[in-house]
Order: sequence, then structure tokens, then C-alpha cells
Amino acid sequence: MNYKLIGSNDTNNIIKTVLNNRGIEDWKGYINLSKASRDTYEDLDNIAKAVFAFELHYGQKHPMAILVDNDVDGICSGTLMYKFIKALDPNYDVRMYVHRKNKSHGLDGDFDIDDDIKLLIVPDAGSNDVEEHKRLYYDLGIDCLCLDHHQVTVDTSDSPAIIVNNQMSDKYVNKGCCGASVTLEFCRALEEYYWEYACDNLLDLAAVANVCDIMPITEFETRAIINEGLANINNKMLQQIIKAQDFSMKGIVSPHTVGFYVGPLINAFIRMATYEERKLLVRAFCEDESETFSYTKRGESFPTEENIYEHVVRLMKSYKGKQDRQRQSALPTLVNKGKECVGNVALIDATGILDTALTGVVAIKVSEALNMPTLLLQKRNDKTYGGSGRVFDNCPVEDFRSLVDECPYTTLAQGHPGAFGIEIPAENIDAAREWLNDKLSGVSMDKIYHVDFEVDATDLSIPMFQVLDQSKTLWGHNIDEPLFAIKELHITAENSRICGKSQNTIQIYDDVANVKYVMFFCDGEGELYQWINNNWGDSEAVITVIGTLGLSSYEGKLDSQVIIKDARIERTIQN
Ligand SMILES: [Mn+2]
Repeated sequence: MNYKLIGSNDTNNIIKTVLNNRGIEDWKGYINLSKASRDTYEDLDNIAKAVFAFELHYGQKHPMAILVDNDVDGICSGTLMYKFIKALDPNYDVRMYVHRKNKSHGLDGDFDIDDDIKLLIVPDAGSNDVEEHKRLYYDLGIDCLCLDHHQVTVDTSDSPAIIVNNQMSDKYVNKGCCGASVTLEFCRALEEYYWEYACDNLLDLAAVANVCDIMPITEFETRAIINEGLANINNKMLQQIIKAQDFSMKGIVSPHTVGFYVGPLINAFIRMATYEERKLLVRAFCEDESETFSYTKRGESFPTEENIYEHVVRLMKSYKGKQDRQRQSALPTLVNKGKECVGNVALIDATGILDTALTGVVAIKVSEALNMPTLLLQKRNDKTYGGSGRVFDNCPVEDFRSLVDECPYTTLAQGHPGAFGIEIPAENIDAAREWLNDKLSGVSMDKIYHVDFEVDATDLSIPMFQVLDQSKTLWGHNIDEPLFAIKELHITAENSRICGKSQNTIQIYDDVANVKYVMFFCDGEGELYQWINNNWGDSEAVITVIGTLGLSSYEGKLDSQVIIKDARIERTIQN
């Protein structure tokens, strides 16, 4: 274990230091963001045209349809649009379309359009589907409105569709927002046009979509929507999901908890559920309570009735469980295959062992288990393999993607430095393995933690723990919770112990600073674990700890607590 201090180490201004370290200069402005802005929609290209097209059909009560894309952003933006139209007119004929296949994206034609539809709204997708725009407009007489945030890679100049897309709008500042944000902007424009203000109640959908689409929460506008939306979860389906995950979320609805416990549940469902079930999910988001469901609990002989939210959440949990089990059963096989790899990089063929939809999520676990940068491959056809590249957290190889991209034997490495998609010709795999190992030979794979603060254990003070406890909802993707390197922590047989049902928790109590330390899910082989486990005498160890700070509540009393991520023994003292 190693660590590197980033930034100014100013423990008197913890939040300022952390936000500065994350690239945010106006840190006060950032933490005081509450209201999302109401007038940025004017900067989107084609927004006036979009309002005009909407009114053209709305004014004549033409039936409209919304095509729901297959991810959290797709479902949230579709629901937002639907709810807004229903706020304008509760009886308006607007229909939700769902793709028959669960991997479809955009206007790829695997959905049916009713003959009477005159306007098709496509949130979170569709900008690039020019041929389909033409077919809809010229062959079927349907106007198409895309409310999108994806990069446009084709020439759209002769498309008859109306495309509202933040990436294509030079004046629009926020390039890092999701489809639901663009949809929200369109609804803001409609608000002004119709003098019917309904968007404020729909920000929860935009907030959850931004978090789950992994948009940078460092963008002020995105952050404002997240703050306002997560503070007011109105959607009943979202409420039920959060209720079901309360054991993990502990009452905190933040970018971190939503990203970890809400998104994966919805995504597991979308990936694995049937067409009929996915239609049910859309109805639940749209709060259609017209149907109830009956279900017989295990061990009971009579069915109980459940509402649509309870029903869908139960299906979600069962699909998530199935996905977790698939993942867990494949993991040991893949890790064993990885152990056969010599050198510093694991290239593993997962064909037939793992569902291709799970390659990315499993690759990170394999990389963690092997402590090696990992390429998890799946055979696409006789000539090509595709897959995912991942590095374990705090891996010293900071830009694995660039390295794989540079490798002359790979044909694609696209995404983020530590998480990306790859493509490699079958005949090149051995050469690629050799090339990558050569590049990384001699590189130590010891974890390097980037810490915001480096302090002595005796320097920890209660206000630090309080400030961080109050800031719990700040953390998420791009705004990671700060890590502390805490030095000179003295442990003895008296103040440290191994506990827990599975004997895998370490507890340390520092009675000088009055701070509790706890490390969960410890590796029994770890240096600290071994020392505590074998120390019965009066020897003492001085350790450095990497951890996060917060308050824990026990029997109504709040304690300062450090959650240990890693630790290193610096020296031992024989008393
Ligand atoms: Mn999206």
C-alpha cells in the first residue's frame, strides 16, 4: 500500500480543499446550489421549432407517442415527458412505446407505431437515425422529435426530424448532461409557452437519470438538478425502489447511494426482464395504478395482493439476484484463468462463461481479485474478440486505456482511462498479451491511494468528523469522498480486536483522540489482520491508515469514526 497526497492538505477548510482537489474553484457556489436554472433552454438549437411542432399536434389533439430507451435515462426522460403532457391535459392521448428487444437503442425499428400517431417523441436517443427520420416522415407522415444528448456522428442536414441536442447546440453550455436534462429543458420551454408550470415536480426523474447515466456532477447545472431532485423524490416508483433499498441507503438519497443502489436495480431489470415486464416498468414509472397483482409468498398457501410498485420492485430484486448469482458463479472460474496469466496483465477469454452484458461489471471484480489490469474478452465471431478493459481501484497504471490503444495488436480501446471497451483480432491475442506485459514489466502493482489529507492520528478533531458527516450527500461520481492518510496510530492487544460473525471486522479504539476505527470485510491474510490476530502479548504496532471520516451512532451516542480502506504497519515496539 502506498499513497500520494493531492492538493493543499488544509484540514481547517476540509470541503474547500476537497472540492478544489476535484477541480471546482467556486466551491462555495457549488455547495450552495439549490435551484436549477429555468431559462437555459433558450440556448438549445431548434427548441422553438420543437415547441411549434408540439403545439401543432397538441392543439389538434393528435395522439402522440414517446419511445422509451433501454436504460435509466431513457425511462426517466420518457416518464418526464409523459408526466408533463399529462399535467397539461390529464386526458391527453399519449402512448409509451417500448422496444421488443432489451438491447435496442434509438429508432432501430423493433417497435410498432399505431396508425393514428402524428408525433413521435424520442427522449435520450435518435439523433443519428436519419434514415428512420425519413421513413417516419415521408412514408408514414409522422413528425419525429429527438431530445438527445448523444454525440452526432452523421450528417443530419437533410433529416426531416426536429433534433434538440445539447452536443449540437454551440450556445448551450452544459455538454455533460443526460437525455432527461434535455427533455426537462424542452418541458421548461413548453411551460413558458402554455403557462402551465409542472417541471418542478419532475426534477427527481432528471436527477436520477443524470446520476445513473454517470454524467459529471461537477457541472453546476447538473448538480443543481441533482440537489433539487434528490431532495424531493415524488415519483412513486422511485419511492418504492428507495424504500426497498433502505437497508443499504440508510435514509440517505445522494448521488452515491442512487448510483450504487437504485441504478443497478433498474438496469438489471431492463437487461433481463421480458418485453411484457418492461412495459410494466414503464407503466409503474408513469404511475398507472389501474391494475393490481396477486402473489403467493413462499410457504404460504393464499396469495396476497400487491400494487404495481411492489410488484415491479419484487421482479427487480429477483432479476438483480439472478444477475449477482451469475456473476458470482463466473467469477472464480475467471479469476483462476487469470492466475495462469504470467506477467502484469490478465487477458482472459470469458466466452461461454459469462453473459456478454456482464463483461464490464465482472471485469472490475476480476481485476480487483487478481490485482492486475484486466482485459476480459468475449468471442464475437471467428475473427474478432470484443470485451472490457478494467483496472482495480487505486491501480498505479492510471491510463490503461491509452496503453491498450497504443498497442499495435488491438483495433479499438474506447471509453475512460480505467474502464473501456476493446476489440482485438483473434490472431493477435498472444501478441497483444506479450506487448502489454513488456510495457508493464517491472511496474509495481502496489495500490496507490490519492489522499486529500495526511495527518497524525492525534491531530484528528471532532469538527472534522462533523463536517464530513454533514457532507454525506455531496459525494458521487467525480466528487469522490475524501480519503485521509492517518499516521502514527498506535495499536495494542488492548485497543484492537477482530470481531464480527465471520471474524472479518477489525476494530481499533484510539483513546487519545477519542476515535473509533473500523475495517469491514478484511482479508485474513492481510498484514494488519495477522498482527492483531497473533498479538497476545504487550507489543505495540504503529500503523498508517487510509480511510474516510464520519460519525456513527451507537445507543443514541454519536462517535467519531474512521472507516479503514487499507493499512500498513510502519514499526512494532516491544514494551
Ligand atoms: Mn442517456
